[in-house]
Amino acid sequence: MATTEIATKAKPRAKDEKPDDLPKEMLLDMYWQMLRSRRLDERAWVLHRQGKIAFHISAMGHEASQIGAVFALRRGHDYVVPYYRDLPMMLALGLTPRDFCIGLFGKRGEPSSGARQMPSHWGLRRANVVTTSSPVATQIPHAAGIAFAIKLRGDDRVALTCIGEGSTSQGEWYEGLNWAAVHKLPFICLVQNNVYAISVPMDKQMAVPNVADRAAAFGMPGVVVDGNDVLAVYRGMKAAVDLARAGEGPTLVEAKTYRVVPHSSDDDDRSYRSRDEVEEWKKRDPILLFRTHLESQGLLTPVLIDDYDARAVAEAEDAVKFAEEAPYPDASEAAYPVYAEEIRK
Ligand SMILES: Cc1ncc(C[n+]2csc(CCOP(=O)(O)OP(=O)(O)O)c2C)c(N)n1
Ligand SMILES: [Mg+2]
Repeated sequence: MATTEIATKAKPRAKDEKPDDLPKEMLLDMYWQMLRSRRLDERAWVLHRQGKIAFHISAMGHEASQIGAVFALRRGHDYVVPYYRDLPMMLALGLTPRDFCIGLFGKRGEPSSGARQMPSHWGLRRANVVTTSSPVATQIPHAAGIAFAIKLRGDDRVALTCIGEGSTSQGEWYEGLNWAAVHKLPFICLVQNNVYAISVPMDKQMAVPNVADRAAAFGMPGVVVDGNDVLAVYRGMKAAVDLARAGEGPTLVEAKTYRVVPHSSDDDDRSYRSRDEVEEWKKRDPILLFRTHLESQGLLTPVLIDDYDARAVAEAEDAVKFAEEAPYPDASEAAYPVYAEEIRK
């Protein structure tokens, strides 16, 4: 089976479907969070091509998977252990565009690591986001450990962790999910299945059509959702969060999506996938789909759409300007922070 066929199996949202009786403000906020990430993401690519920053890893195409997921959480209360592609999720959790751009430029005050790591190695203490490192899947046992601590303390929190489908080939993924299932932890693993792990397609990564099919082997529910449909992701995630908070244990949620740009600023995707395939997926752009849906519900008008767009562009421009003008860390801070010290503002 072709890899694209696998990923498109998720059911598209019917045009006349009602938006789950969710409050209008929440639906519009979902749209805003997806849009502001996209505009910032586009700006980061331009900065890279201008030679102003060294690296960018993009979330374009993943906006619905992440915003649907994060809106199902109690933000600032639950724990999140993200992966590098989680820009929309991080913005919705409270990372500011300025924080993000400070990271792109490696400037002073970057909240994840004081600019000690590459960009997009998220950490945000004020939002209960635990910092991650570069080896893929190492975040999974961390999240399972956090969920174990939540259970021992008797908190009503949940721990969400994110990962790409390719990284589920790592041993840590199996270890973390197994631990979470054995101890019935308030743990959710959101797999953002975008069909590729850099150049390696999903069918070279696993012999099953869905990552979620493996959930049964751990002893937890596995759910497949359309990762380009923000409301479908929200529904799937909300059910998982409700289960976890009720003490019913972990869930594996797989959001089927696609990254419409190369893996990172340093990848040429023309060597492993056709332009036709990319163009086909762009027709199911998650922001476009949600915009059309909100318009059909009378919640978005052309004037509002332009207004949101202008705000998103202005916010990104402000962040870039702020980061360009910000100072680099002082040389005297080079060995800081190492152990048990707060990151300096
Ligand atoms: C242990 C380890 N092996 C290899 C890499 C290099 N690497 C970084 S991202 C990546 C692909 C991951 O693909 P996937 O999990 O599908 O996530 P996606 O980037 O597609 O969102 C690889 C191989 C790494 N960071 N860590
Ligand atoms: Mg992938």
